[in-house]
Order: sequence, then C-alpha cells, then structure tokens
Amino acid sequence: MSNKAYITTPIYYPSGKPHIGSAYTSVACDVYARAMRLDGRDTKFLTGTDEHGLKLQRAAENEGLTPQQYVDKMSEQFRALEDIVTLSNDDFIRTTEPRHEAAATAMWNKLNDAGFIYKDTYAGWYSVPDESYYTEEELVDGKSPDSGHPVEWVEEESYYFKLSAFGDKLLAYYEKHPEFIQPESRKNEVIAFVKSGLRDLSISRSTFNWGVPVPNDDKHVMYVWVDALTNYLSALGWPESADWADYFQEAVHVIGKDILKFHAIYWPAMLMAAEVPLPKQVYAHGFWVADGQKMSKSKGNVIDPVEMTETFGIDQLRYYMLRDVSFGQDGDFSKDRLISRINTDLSNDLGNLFQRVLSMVFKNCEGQTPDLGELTSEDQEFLNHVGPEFVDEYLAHIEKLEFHKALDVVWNVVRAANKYMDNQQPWSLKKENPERMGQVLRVLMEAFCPISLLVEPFLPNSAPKLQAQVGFKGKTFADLRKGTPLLETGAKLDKPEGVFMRYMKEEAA
Ligand code: ME8
Repeated sequence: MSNKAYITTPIYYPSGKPHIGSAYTSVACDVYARAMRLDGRDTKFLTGTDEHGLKLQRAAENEGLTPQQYVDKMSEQFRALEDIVTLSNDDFIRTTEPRHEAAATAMWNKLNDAGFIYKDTYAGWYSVPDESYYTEEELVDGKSPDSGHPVEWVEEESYYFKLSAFGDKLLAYYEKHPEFIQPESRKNEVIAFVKSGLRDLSISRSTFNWGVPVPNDDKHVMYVWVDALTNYLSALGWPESADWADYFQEAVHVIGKDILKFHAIYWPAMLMAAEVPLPKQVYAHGFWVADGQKMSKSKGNVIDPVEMTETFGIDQLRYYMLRDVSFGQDGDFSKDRLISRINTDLSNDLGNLFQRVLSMVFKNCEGQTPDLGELTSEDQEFLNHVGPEFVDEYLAHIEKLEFHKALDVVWNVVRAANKYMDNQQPWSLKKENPERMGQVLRVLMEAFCPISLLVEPFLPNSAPKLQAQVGFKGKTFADLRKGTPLLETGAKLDKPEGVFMRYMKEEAA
C-alpha cells in the first residue's frame, strides 16, 4: 500500500460567503487528512476557489469591480474557512494563479494533441449559476434540472471534447474499480447516465473572456469546468513535478452530490484522453437542508458556519455534522439535535468521564499517574476494547469515509469505560483499598490514551486538551499500536479542567 494520501474538496465558487455546505465538505476532508497524518501517511489536503466563468464575471460587474479584484476579495472569505472550522489543508489553490493556468493549458494541449478536441457551433441552453449546458429535453419546466435556475439560450462557435468516445471505457472502468464512485447508489446513477449515451461536450466560450485562454485561439476561453477540474492536478505541480502521480493515484475527491456528473464522468474521461491515471475515488456526500427545506438566500434559512461556531464551538459543530448524519445521506440541520449531541455525547459521555477520573487522580493520587499493577480479569476484559484492533477498526471506517461509524467505534469504548467505572466504583475504594482505587483509575487512564487520540481528527481543538490532562501528548497511531501500558507511572498531572460545556436549549434561541 502506498504511504501517500491525497484528499480534495471541490474548489468553491467565491461568489458568496462560505455556508454550512462548504464547511461540511471541508471538515470531512480535514478529518480524513488528520487521521491519515496520525497514521503516519504522507498526506496532502487540498482546497481552494474556482474563480473563472460567467457567474463570477457577472457578480464582479454587479459590484463595479474587475473580475480579478472581485475574486481577490471574495477568495479570502473561503481561505477564512481554515480558521472558522479549523482546517489543516496543506495548500489552497486559486484557478487564477499562474501555476493553475499553466496546468489547465497543458491539459487542453494534451486533449488536443490526442485528437479529442474539435471546433463546431454550439446551440443550446446554459445555466449560469450551475455553469452547465443542457439540451431542451433535459430542462425541467424550462429550467436547470440541477438547481431549478433559469437558463439562457447560447449560440456560438465552440470547441468540443469528444466525450462520446468514452462511454464504454468509463463503464468498463467503473466495473473494474468498484470503489471509484461511492456511495453505491451514486455509482448506479452515474452508470445509468453513461449508459443512456454521452454527447460531446462544449468546452470553450467566446462571448465573454473571464477564463483561461484557449491555446492558439484568443477568441475563446476554456469552459470553466475543464479549467476547474484540472485544479486537482495543478496543485501537485502536474505535469512537470516528479511526484504528482504518487499523490494523484491516491486522490479522494470529496464532493456534494450536485457535482457528481462532472467528477465521475467528465473528469475521468478527460484524464483517459490525456493518458493520466485516474484518482482513487470520487465520493459524493449528501446535502444539508434546514428544517426540511432547501437552504436559499431568498428563504433566509441559510445556516452560517460562523454563527454556529461562535454559538456552539468549532469542535461541537464538526462533531455534530459528521456524527448525526451518515456521510453520503442528506441531513436536516437542527440546532436541537446539535445541542443534544453536545450535551449527551461530548459533555456527559466523554467530558464527564475524563473529568471524574482525572479529578479523582488529582485529589487522591497526589496528582500522579497511579500504578497499573497486576490486572484483574475485569480490568483485562475492559482493556481488550482498546488494543490495536480499536485503531484498525476506526481507521477502516475513516478510509471508507464512514465518519459516523468511526465515531460509533470510539463511543462504544467511551460507554464501556463509563460502565467499567460504574462497576468498579473507585470512589468507594478510597478508604479501604486506595491501591485498587489507583489501579482502576489507571486502567481508565490507559483507555483515555486511544480515546483522546482517535477523537483528535474530529475535535482538533479539544482533543489536545484531553491528551494533555492524561499526559499523552504528541503521539500517533503507531504509539497506540504498542499496546498497554501507554502511560508512565508517577507522571505529574495538572489539575483537570472541564473541556466540553453543556448547552441549555434557551441559549440557542
Ligand atoms: O460547484 N449541503 O462550487 P460551489 C452539503 N466550483 N454540501 C453543500 C451544500 C449543502 N446544502 N451546498 C453546497 C462548485 N455544498 C464548483 C466545484 S470542483 C472542480 C468545482 C458543497 O461553490 C458541496 O460539496 O457551488 C458542493 O459540491 C459544493 O459545496 C459546491 O460548491
């Protein structure tokens, strides 16, 4: 298995500010990247902004700015997501950067040299918000089938990509690489779409100029999606860099289900035409709605990640989004559910467990890690939950982007720890058997090592606090695999502080 990992978000259109959807995709990728790094993988996590196209040109005009001034300003709001939800991205690509324009040009030249580009006249419908072409038959009530936005009639000279030549090749590829499109239901949609027949794709525009110029024809700019998809390669220094392929073959493109066709059909076809090996996976997650309704500016029900993190905390929002809905399914964003996840899972189950145990150690064991001693069968039975298989099971879910299941694996152990504590009742041993009390607390502290490390990808701000309280700092999954004992007897501990506050429902009103 390769030691590399590469995870990407879609590059976002910087025509508004980031909303809960972009925060969601980015957090999911961040969790994967952090887990891969803790597992010792050489990891790249890429995000960025998609800055060309008619939509952005018009948005700039509306504000009286040049497109470049507009995207310079707006792209910063997406860079700010790094702080808003604590992202650990290694790079942030903007499609107006020279390194990207060079790669997009190289991609065009490869498609052209291989004979997959020709010139013709395009006549059909275009949806600017979707930056997508549609035939008459594809429209729903005369509007975009993807977003319901109005479409415009476009008639212009255009370059075409011979997408129609790739139907069978794509179907064969999906068959041979069952993991390429996930989840399964999305894969089936794509297969049905490809089987219904692919038409060649218009890939240039000549009625506006905010795009990457088509090589040797300055009347045309590239269709924004051809330019945008190439970002996943440009950030790796393709085609010049020595190691782009090492990362790209491990690429996992996480996207919303709205842009599946572009990533699972157009992109692999372009790569096949350019003779670039395909990424490992395209994973389409579901959509958030708000109280059962599609979020939209006009309805005024758009969930703002800044407001959510300021009210509830960054790690709390991250946890809720990845725990409450299985990745791949749609989700209904609910403050009540968010609060109950904070109170039940984070504050009660996890936070109180650490606080109770570590306070007892601080008060009754001279603030030092107690001795493990000779384990009883009950101790051993409990510790069996937290051996190397714990990490393996968790990681297997992360690799499949089953975030809610990875968290389930951790919370099963958290619950087992609470049960062990209730059974052993260390507080009642204080007087007659302080040694056994210390041992029970130490057994629990041993379990806190993997727990506090495995939650770190999800809770990057809180987990280090938990780790510091246990005295298990700066560790990796390789350390966990060494098995018990993970702590040193006699290590000095600080007075523990509560890490997760409870929320009262009224506070959210
Ligand atoms: O499509 N729930 O950019 P975009 C969940 N520039 N996720 C959501 C969401 C919701 N309600 N709304 C949006 C583009 N998203 C192109 C991509 S990639 C080469 C080019 C997320 O700004 C989801 O990941 O419209 C979706 O795919 C992405 O935001 C679209 O962002």
